[in-house]
Amino acid sequence: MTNRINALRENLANEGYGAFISLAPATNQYLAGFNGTTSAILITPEEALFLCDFRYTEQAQEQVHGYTIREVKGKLGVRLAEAVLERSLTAVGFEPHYVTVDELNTLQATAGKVFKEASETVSALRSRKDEAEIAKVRAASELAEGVLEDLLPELRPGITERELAARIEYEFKMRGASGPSFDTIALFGARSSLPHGQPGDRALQDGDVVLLDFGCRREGYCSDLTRTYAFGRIPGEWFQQIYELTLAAQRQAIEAVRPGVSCRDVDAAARDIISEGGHGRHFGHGLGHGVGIEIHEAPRLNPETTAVLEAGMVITIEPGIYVPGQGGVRIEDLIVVTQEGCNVLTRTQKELRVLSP
Ligand SMILES: [Mn+2]
Repeated sequence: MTNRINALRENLANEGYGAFISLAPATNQYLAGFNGTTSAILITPEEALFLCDFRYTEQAQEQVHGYTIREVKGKLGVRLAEAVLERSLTAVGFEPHYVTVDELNTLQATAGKVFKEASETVSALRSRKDEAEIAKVRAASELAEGVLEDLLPELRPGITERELAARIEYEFKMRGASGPSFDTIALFGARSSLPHGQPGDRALQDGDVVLLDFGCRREGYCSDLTRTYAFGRIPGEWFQQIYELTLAAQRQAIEAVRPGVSCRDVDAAARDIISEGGHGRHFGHGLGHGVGIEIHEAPRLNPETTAVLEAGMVITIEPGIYVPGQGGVRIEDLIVVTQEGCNVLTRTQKELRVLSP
């Protein structure tokens, strides 16, 4: 963790911060290697302090290196603020997207108004993955792809969306994942037009669209994958059309991925194709997002972002077309931005596949 602490210190110094605090599990996993849910860190130019309560002390001693570990009692935010106060720190950076108003009030009540928003100090570091991190995302992705490959031939009419989602998540844990990286999306028939629909009691029928969006978390890193199938037979000409259009858009966007390209332009590469195909209004979400410790992290790929791709970023490319009342298609791969362009981590077939009942 020393490399990451030093990289953070360099950023803090360049941006005028005197120190950095975090109570966020994702940040503390990245900066301290701790995978528990409750901890606090304080990083100053000279010190790296890790605070936790009795429940986590033994775990911290195993996982956290390069920090002074201190077991504390009572309210963690207050103890953290006291550590800030004792050191007379000023311009103490915090990540506003992780700190609640309540936590900030607690911190300020003890240490005063010494805290200063540091929106991208850690997220920019996190967005560029090292080789070990990429290997973990790849392993999580391979695990999830293996589950998909094994479950698809077992699909029979009558299984419900919820049952299929449960099967997928059970297999994740049986194969070594800590769990799903988000609630599995399994949608059949017309329900596939709900981009983030919740699996329900709908039973699988011949001629259904099957949309599956899922991923697992393994060794602290997430994977993300979406495939859309036809079950038994192709539901209709409309489905074939939106499938081919989505696939063409997805491939065009992947072609555009390389360092230095703006995430907005990658989004546009896919969006233009879908719009030209007459379905612009049916693609209402962003093209993709970074994946790592969290399932959604920097950078975001959408029409409004100012982010620019850099080597080491791990992103999804996931255009979709959703026709209300009829059905939808989304195709999502995980991609690593390399010096030369990109590597697609996802291996699962993308060409339209009709599953046999
Ligand atoms: Mn995704």
